[in-house]
Amino acid sequence: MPFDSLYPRITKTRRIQSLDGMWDFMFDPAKQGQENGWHRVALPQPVQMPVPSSFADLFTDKMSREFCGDMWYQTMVFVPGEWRDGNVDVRFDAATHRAEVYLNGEFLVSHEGGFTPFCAHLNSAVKWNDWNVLSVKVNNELSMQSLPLGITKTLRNGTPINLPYFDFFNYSGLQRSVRMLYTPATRIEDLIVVTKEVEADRAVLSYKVETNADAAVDTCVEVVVLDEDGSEVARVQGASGDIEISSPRLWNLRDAYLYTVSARIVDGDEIVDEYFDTIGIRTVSIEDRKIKVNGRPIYLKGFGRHEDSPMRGRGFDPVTAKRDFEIMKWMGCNSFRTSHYPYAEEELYLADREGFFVIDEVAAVGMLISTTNYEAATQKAEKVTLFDAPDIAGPMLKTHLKAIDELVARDKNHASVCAWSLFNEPDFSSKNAVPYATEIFEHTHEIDPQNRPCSYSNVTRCRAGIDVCTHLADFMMLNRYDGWYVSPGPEISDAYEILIEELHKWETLEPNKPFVFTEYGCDTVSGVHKLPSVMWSEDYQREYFELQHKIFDQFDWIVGEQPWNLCDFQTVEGRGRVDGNKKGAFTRDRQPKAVAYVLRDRWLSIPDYTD
Ligand code: BDP
Repeated sequence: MPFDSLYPRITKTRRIQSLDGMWDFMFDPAKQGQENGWHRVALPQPVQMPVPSSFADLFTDKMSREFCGDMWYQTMVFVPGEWRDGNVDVRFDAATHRAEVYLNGEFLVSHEGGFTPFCAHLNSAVKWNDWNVLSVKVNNELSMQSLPLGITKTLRNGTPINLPYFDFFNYSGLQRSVRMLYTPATRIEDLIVVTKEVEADRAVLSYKVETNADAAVDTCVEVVVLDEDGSEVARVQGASGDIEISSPRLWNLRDAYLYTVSARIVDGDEIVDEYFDTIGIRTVSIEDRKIKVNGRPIYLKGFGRHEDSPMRGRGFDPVTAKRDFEIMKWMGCNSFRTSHYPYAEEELYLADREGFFVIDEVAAVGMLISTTNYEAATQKAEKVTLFDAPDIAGPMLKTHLKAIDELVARDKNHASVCAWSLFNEPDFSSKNAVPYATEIFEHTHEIDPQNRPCSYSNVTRCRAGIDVCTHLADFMMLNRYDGWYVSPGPEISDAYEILIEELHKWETLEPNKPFVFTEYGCDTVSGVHKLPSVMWSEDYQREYFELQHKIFDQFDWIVGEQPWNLCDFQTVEGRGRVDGNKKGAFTRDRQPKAVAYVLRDRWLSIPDYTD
């Protein structure tokens, strides 16, 4: 559904009404909301719930925080009568992990996947120029068929809880904005722009405008390109074709230039519909064992991040997003990975503006049943390979492909989105993973209009020689914890040798691919100091990073480093987690640990482009 993925814009023909704010909310532990008519009448005992936000950290009792199951959000929506001639949709930027939407009791739409947008089309059920009851049933249960993966467990007292197969808190709810959109009856449903050719004095973009009108309207589409001053630099007719831009300003790492592409359906002098998006003119390629932007080799400096902040949980917060970009810029970063799910669209618009290279990750995390969650790993759970279990992998593939479809549909035009990450730490130790992974990779290349490089982050237990899917990746991403989970503390000199040995293996196994370290790090409690260092101290974190960098600098095909993590973040509880994961270079409230200065000194001395 292309329209759903278009970021909402107000234009000459389109209107937006924000539905963010306090909604009525109720948990539905017995799953009887529907029977009791909660989809059509006022919730019987609602509490107030801010949208967007995760619900988990707002309550003061534990079982609310841990709630697993159905929950209902409800609000009254006034739909203006003058919108009757067009389309009225409610767009949910995200509902984690799945939702059903009702208007005045009528079912409108359901959606699976907690990190991509979808719309409920109101027209069939709306009361025009009147108040309407908008009810949303959200469910946050994890399963072996959900992305991310996990299971639920029922406690002896009958209460279900989520057991994530991933190391971040299972924040959920309406975590991103909800907006009511008015669009004309004949409307633009998608806009796709690709940089086709770049030469010194000209660039060619190819574009496509999809509408809900029949082919006759084709000739009535026009596309105008504006530069940053708002001056028109090109104008073309037709629903698809090429646009030539003379003397183009390119989008570069940390030196972004954005054009506005405005598409219109016109009927004589009348603008029937108008939509615009911002784009950057740039190419991304892999050549000579380097990642190149605009044909020039780059070095990635940045982090694996999380959308995570106190109280809001994973609820999108522009203040936190802004602060994250400021601290990343202060550090000399030029990139990040959207570990481990698609981030809010506003994050990507910021990245476009700031010239960040984003590795955009789908929520395929937890595909390593053998470690299940952090706790099970320490209990040496029996090793099962997900891809050896056809009953799991088969249905999962469908969910995974759909999640990629929605990710690419949403993020395809972003200049900052330079690569796709299709899995985080999958168990690629079994040859049964190959058909699954092949389908995922081939499909992504096929649907991405820009055909960006694709990769996945390789996990320590699938080190060089064990992983059977490396041939699929356009560049390799390694997550390594040698010196933390492997050979930690006084054994760190072994860690050094283990990693060097492995890299020598990769050198021959994948002689043509550039490598990026997409995770490395160690848990560090801010304020703990010890000389000589011990694990969990800020001193150990510094030494650990200095050692890793000494390794990276020996291999010129290592073309980037993204430590884990920018900030401390909330996780499941566990013996190895001190109120969350403490691998941040910054605390959860975004203040630096000692290692932030080490990284900053290093990164300010490494150029973004290495030619
Ligand atoms: C990696 C995961 C990441 C974890 C990290 C850790 O990709 O989500 O948070 O380990 O253990 O395996 O800190």
